[in-house]
Amino acid sequence: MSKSYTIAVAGATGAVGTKIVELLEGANLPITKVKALASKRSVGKTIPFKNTEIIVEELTADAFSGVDIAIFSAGGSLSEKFAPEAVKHGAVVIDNTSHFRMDENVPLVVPEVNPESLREHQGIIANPNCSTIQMMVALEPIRQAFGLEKIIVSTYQAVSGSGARGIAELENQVKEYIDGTPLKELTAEILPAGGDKKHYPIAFNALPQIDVFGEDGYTLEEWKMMNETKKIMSDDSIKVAATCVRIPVVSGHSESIYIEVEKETSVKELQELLAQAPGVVLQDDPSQQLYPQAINSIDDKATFVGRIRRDLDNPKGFHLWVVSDNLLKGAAWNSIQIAEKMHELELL
Ligand code: NAP
Ligand code: 12T
Repeated sequence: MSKSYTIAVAGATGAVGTKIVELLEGANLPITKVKALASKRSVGKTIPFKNTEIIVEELTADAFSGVDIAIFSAGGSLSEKFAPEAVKHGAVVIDNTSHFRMDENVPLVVPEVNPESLREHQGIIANPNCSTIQMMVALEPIRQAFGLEKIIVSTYQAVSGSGARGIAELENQVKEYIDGTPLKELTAEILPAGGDKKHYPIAFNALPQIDVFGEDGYTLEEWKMMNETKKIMSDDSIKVAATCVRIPVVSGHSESIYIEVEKETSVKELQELLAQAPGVVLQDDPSQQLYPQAINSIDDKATFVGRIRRDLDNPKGFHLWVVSDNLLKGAAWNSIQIAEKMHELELL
């Protein structure tokens, strides 16, 4: 008899966790039971799943008893504390936070790019950062075919990446503005980064800070994109520079990406390659004003690519515009794909 799994979702009431539970309904996995775990505040709330209601339980070590797969999306410190407990109870952990991503014993996986690294897991698998994932889906086919020397990326990131409270903050600020509050006086308590000292309005603004500042003037979000790219592509020699910007969009991260390839190619060849690439939808026809847009990416699992142009000064330089739903391919869908791939490879 083939296995059927008990799956725990830690952070099931959050922006990402809600999507995980939704996607589990259609997942290509035999599922016996889904457990929804969150803070004490949410205990007793119900979440619809198939024809039943799941009752939310508190996230504790004992909650992982009998669990085969634990998908974490409750924040880094909770993953730090409870992921090892879940592993002790015999579960395989798929972690959506940044906590374990650069740990050398933890595979960092985008299933279209490096599924084989799942075989090296020791109980915990990390889901990459949302901005990194969609960039990998778009660039790995190009790297395979033409080599990649260099990536320069600027992001235009949605507020849903910062959680349910980030979405509420943008919506409240828009209401305040319509009711007459001047832009600089809008109530800001979360963005640009919950843990930082100052907060600025995101409504009608663009904030060049996502997560807190790290070394050399880069933010942690920028460091994540630079380091995770090298790990996922298993190539430390790729040059990567990132600038991460929050804009007043609810869902759908957009990225302006400049690449330098090793072998000569053309816009047409890149379009043909990406039109066939797994997980990619090519939307590239300036004559029809066809290009990826954040609002069209919502609730879609694909990574959309368009605006492919050759750099006018460098024949091996190209520009692309890459968009995806940050809560789906950027988080929930990538973790479900990891679980499905592990089932397929008989690693569970
Ligand atoms: P969110 O909307 O704020 O949701 C947070 C979730 O964690 C809620 O279910 C919340 O439960 C739970 N939680 C918070 N404190 C808890 C505690 N002390 N004990 C137990 N549960 C607790 O945030 P989100 O956007 O879904 O993101 C959650 C985490 O996922 C982030 O911190 C980040 O690490 C990660 N993430 C990753 C990506 C990615 O790029 N792959 C993208 C976005 C987020 P209550 O409802 O009970 O408070
Ligand atoms: N700060 O999983 O605020 O590393 O958009 C994802 C999204 C961290 C992460 C965000 C963040 C992560 C955000």
